[in-house]
Amino acid sequence: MTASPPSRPPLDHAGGLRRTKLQPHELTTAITGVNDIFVLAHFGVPRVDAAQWALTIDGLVGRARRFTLSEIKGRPKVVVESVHQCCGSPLEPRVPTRRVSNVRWGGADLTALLGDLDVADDARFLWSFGLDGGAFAGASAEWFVKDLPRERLAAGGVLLAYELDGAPLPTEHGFPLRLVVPGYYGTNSVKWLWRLHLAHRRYDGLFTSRFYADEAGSDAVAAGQPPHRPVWATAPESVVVAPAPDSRLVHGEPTEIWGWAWSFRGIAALEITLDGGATFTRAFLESRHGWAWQRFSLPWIPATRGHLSIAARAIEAGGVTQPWEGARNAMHVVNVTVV
Ligand SMILES: Nc1nc2c(c(=O)[nH]1)N[C@H]1C(S)=C(S)[C@@H](COP(=O)(O)O)O[C@H]1N2
Ligand SMILES: [Mo]
Repeated sequence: MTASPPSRPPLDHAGGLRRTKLQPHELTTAITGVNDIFVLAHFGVPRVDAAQWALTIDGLVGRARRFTLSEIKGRPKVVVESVHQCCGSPLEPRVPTRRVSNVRWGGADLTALLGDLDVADDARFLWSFGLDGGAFAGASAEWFVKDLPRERLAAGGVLLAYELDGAPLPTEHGFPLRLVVPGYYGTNSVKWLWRLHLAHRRYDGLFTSRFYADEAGSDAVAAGQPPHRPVWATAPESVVVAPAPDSRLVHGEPTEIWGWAWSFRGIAALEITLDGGATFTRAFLESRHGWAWQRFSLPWIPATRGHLSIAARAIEAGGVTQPWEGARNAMHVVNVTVV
């Protein structure tokens, strides 16, 4: 069975939608409110009729299948709390945008569902298709398509999500069903999902090969690695929530520097510098639960008056950390004044 492509539903916000809601200093809650989550849609927001909708799973599976929404909802519901982060514009892959949230998704476990479908051993990649498509950045695509390696499925937590924070998925976040790939950048979590295809190779398309494909760098290429790397696992990153930019702090008065840190592998340590990187102090860091972000904090008594920059760097076990600049996960610097 091959998927007979559905007709494209009507698109609201044709031309695309990019809504950043909260700045880092506004990320004050551990779980981001549904209305505070950023919205990204390359083509617009399809208005999907759930009664007409179905998910096709095909390719290298023993039995290709179509699932209705109620069949997917009939499976055991899994709730996953996860960092949800946009990697930034595919046209400017090195510019940090800090569009990030931490949310609770509810849905069916995809690894378990595929376990019932007899997936072939040589199926190494999963392609996922959204119901949206059209023109983007001078090119065009029939559908928004992403792919991910089968190993990511084995690591668990990948959902066919129909709930966000206990309520049905809002239209702009993918109603009726989206993929959620915890630990990967948000771009991989395909909204308005209609097809999953198991394949032995990567998908060659606009959003897999041309965009969201980082240059690997000359050292990596010299070492025999491919010239482009898919934007999959989130790199170590952190945001300073408090103090807010341009705060006025009182000399000698105790305060706290705090924020969130995350990466695909999890953060092992977080360090703060107040002198442009000359010295770093280790902050207290909560241990990770599941795929959620981790809170860090450092009590601080400002001891000198004047302008000051606070910067945080998250470090993974193994030592991978954040660069000062020139990368989407560059360190977040907050300028304050001590009076
Ligand atoms: N079908 C479809 N899925 C998509 C996109 C899209 O344009 N179309 N944008 C991706 C990007 S770049 C991001 S960051 C996340 C944003 O998810 P959100 O809008 O629910 O926060 O959705 C991803 N999934
Ligand atoms: Mo994104």
